[in-house]
Amino acid sequence: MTRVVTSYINPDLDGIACMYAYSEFLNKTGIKSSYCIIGNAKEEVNIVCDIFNIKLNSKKTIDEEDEIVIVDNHDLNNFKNHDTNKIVEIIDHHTVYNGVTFPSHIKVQIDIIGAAATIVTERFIKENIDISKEAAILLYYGIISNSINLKSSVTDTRDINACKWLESKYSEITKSKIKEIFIKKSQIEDSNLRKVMEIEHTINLLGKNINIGVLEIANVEEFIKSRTKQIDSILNEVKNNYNTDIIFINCIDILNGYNIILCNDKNTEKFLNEFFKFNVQNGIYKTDKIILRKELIRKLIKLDNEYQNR
Ligand SMILES: [Mn+2]
Repeated sequence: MTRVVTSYINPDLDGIACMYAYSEFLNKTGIKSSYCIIGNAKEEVNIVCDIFNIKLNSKKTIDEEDEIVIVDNHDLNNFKNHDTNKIVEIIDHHTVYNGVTFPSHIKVQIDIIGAAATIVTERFIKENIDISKEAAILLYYGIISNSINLKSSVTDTRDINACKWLESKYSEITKSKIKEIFIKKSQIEDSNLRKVMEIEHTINLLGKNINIGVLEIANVEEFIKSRTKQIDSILNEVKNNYNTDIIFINCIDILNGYNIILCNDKNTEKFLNEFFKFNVQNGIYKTDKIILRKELIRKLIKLDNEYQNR
């Protein structure tokens, strides 16, 4: 029997880092493990693997007899095709929706911090397990990516300490590579833009169907100016494809540390100004600090709870 570490479909660098490293951790503690990438890893994963010459070796599918560990995700709905009894552990950092519970046999650690990779790093530190160069690199840049270079307000002292520990392990891990990775991941083809935005997922909160896209870009204002038309038509396409009431894009300037909130309809503009106290005018609003999509969702979950308990 193998314990397979996996995450959500099309995982980002944090998800991949957790899979790779936690699987290594389990093997080194005597539990036979592998990892399974469902869908395709985000482009940023390829960028980091290319720079550091890391080869991923994902299992093709999760077999019926495999035990499952879910990292950087806790949504059991994603694993409906699997026997819940086979899910043995969850390691995550996303807010749990009101009323969501987990079967008691699952070992759950969900801490609201900058990256799930921090939690995995802490397992190595706590158990004093040797970490490979590849796992250390993936965890480090996973934390850096998810916390926007430790600038986002979800960044915890634990994220900072995990980064320091990883930096101390291998001289290849340097801050100077961060800018290179951020600039490379900002080079997005028009044909890929909608996919990169991850805007297809509708959440229902406050009685509304809400789609929130995301763009993490170096020099985001320039980027938006050069793609105004494309972004506008993506918003309209998604509105047509889904029964969406509210739709906007949370654009983060990953080098300069602020957001641009973008929408193209008055309903959404009113919603954003009412619930987030933004000042969106003509579909655009610039924040003075970084706000992550998961923070926006957390705020909506909180407002939704208050709304339901009225
Ligand atoms: Mn994450």
